[in-house]
Amino acid sequence: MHLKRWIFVLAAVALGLGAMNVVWAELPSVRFDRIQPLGLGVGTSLEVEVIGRDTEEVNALRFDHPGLSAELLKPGRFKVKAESNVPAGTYDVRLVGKYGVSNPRILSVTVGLTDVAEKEPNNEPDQAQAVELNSAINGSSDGNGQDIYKFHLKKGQRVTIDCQAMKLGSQLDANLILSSGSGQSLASSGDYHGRDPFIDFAAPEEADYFATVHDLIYRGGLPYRLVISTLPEVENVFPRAVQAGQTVNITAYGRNLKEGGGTSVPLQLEEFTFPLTVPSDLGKQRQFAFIEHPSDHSVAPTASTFMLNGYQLRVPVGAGALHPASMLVTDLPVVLDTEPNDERTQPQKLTLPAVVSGRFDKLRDADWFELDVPESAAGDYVFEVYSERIGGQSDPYLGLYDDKGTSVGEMDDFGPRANAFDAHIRDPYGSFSLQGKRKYYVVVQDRYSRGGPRYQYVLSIRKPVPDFDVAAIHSENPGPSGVNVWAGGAVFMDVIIHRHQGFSGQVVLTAEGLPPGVHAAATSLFNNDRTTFVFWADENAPVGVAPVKIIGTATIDRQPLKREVRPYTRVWTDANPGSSLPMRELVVGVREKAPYLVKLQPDRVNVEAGKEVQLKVQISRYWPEFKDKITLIPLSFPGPIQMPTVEIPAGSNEGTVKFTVQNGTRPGDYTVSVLGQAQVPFNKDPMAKDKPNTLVSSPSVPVTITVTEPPKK
Ligand SMILES: [Ca+2]
Ligand SMILES: [Ca+2]
Ligand SMILES: [Ca+2]
Ligand SMILES: [Ca+2]
Repeated sequence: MHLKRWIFVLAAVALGLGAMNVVWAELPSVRFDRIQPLGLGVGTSLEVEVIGRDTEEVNALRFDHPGLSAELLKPGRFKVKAESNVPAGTYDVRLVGKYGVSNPRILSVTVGLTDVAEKEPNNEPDQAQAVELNSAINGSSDGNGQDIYKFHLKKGQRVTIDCQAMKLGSQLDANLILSSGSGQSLASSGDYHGRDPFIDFAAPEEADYFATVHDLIYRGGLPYRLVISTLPEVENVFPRAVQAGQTVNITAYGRNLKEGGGTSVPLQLEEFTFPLTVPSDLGKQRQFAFIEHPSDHSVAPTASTFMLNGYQLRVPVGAGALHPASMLVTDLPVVLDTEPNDERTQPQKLTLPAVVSGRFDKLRDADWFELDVPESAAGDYVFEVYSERIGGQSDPYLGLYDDKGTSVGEMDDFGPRANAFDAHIRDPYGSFSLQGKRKYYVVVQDRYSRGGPRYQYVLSIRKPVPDFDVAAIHSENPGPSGVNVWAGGAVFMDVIIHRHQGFSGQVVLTAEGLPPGVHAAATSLFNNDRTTFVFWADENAPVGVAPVKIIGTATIDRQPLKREVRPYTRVWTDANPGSSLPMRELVVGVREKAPYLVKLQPDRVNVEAGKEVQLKVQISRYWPEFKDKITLIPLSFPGPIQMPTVEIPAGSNEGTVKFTVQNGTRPGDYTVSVLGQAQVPFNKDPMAKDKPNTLVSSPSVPVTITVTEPPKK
């Protein structure tokens, strides 16, 4: 056991992942696995079923919009209502019960669509379920079967068929087929919006048409929401980068964008141009405000927008076109990709710094740019291409050449990945020092030479701006979880920082909006890009649920730079890595009492690099039957700070831990926590005689170590 633990600790240190490899069987924590149906129309209500683990006394649902509410009908069933003021979009829903607040699941709220419940049997064309146009069908996949829907189109009428599954958190890998009454296949789709299929179709003649849905490998019981519509629908917009505070003309490309609907055979994207005023406060805030949880970028849910500053735009056609577009917001003027620029000898000239909204219009499109660097503009530049982050389909690469045509740099994929949190993206990123009075050439191209309306990108070339993006995700492994602190106890989240080039300083995390009796320490990251953020609660903290913000603050040019931590959740239990999605809010629950809490004294210490320090351990044991030993291991330790495992013997509430700070450690504040692990007798039924031992991991209240330089000899 000891050996194993040591191997774990050493491996974790070696990987620099700290706590991120902890796997444990824990006390119950409510987990939300499925909501069904996956959506409803605005101004309506609908009965939903919720399924999860540790769902005792789940009597309430929590939404991230005040216009959404739920009434308990019976255990596992609620009546959900969407007030007419709820904007169309996807929303986070959470279970609230005896074992805290759960991870979110996604609920879609739509405008202009009629909700239809799937009716079985519908496996054969002659059993096809007849639906009107502009329906949202709430269905569920059949094991070894399929679901067929029938709808009527006039000659030339254009329809979009959008099977939403992964987008709404379902594990269905849907396949969609459109066929005629004679059974002839007219169109099919597998992965279009991420993993979800999509068909754009115009009827060659007035007739009934048939849409068939099944899982790729015929798994049953997986929910989907099939939208069959003639409403305006947007494929993309151009430009995709906009300057904060400016009004620009945006052209949307899509279907049924014209009054009275499209009648486009053969199928071409229609255009709709409109003025857009970009809010000025979006320029430098480093957030991505979404209307629908981003899913276009990948066949798995990932944290692709973690390093994107921007928002989603609902194109103003009709009541708002389906499918919002992800926009990058910048503080610089935006230049448009201007063809022809396919050769190095025919480049588009840019003035530095530059933000270019680009597109690979055609197969094998290459976009060449010329940088004429005056002496005054020489220096380090960050080159960055955005495609995955804005939901673009391309896998761009960036090549940099000098004035003799010699390759001097190539940029490629980047971004952090930590268990389910996956922000490693195919967008290129890197830096290069440009000399003055010289010309350079940049080429941006899709790695597979693909082109077309979906292959958009944004190129940014600018001097390094000290900045950072920061995200937090619940720490429980391997499944999705809420963030719950037991009264008297503690819980932690994993924090991931991406430092922009030009910034290596300290970031201090603090919490806002904590529920009564809940605390968090100012948590300093210095040389590390991962840490944990600990919440702990007083013994008498009232049970409840509250939205909490974690703010990261750095000091840059003597000014505070604040960045709100972007909250993330794991989506699926069995997918790792690549199963993380942003949430609109971080919610912290307080529930009934913890078995124990670990505190270290004092909670701030100064240590000279190369020296060690001892801290007192104080254990509070709250459950009378919990007497066993507690093992303490390092939780969020940066490499140069070390601590041997400590055991607090059974029945004891005191001990000491020793932190060693290596020679040469960069002076600054490092906040660390130790992880207590103990076998605690527990049974969900408090009257039960048999209480099996359960491993309970609990972070300590954090300690900030100020590392100082040794005195000069
Ligand atoms: Ca079905
Ligand atoms: Ca069926
Ligand atoms: Ca181009
Ligand atoms: Ca080109």
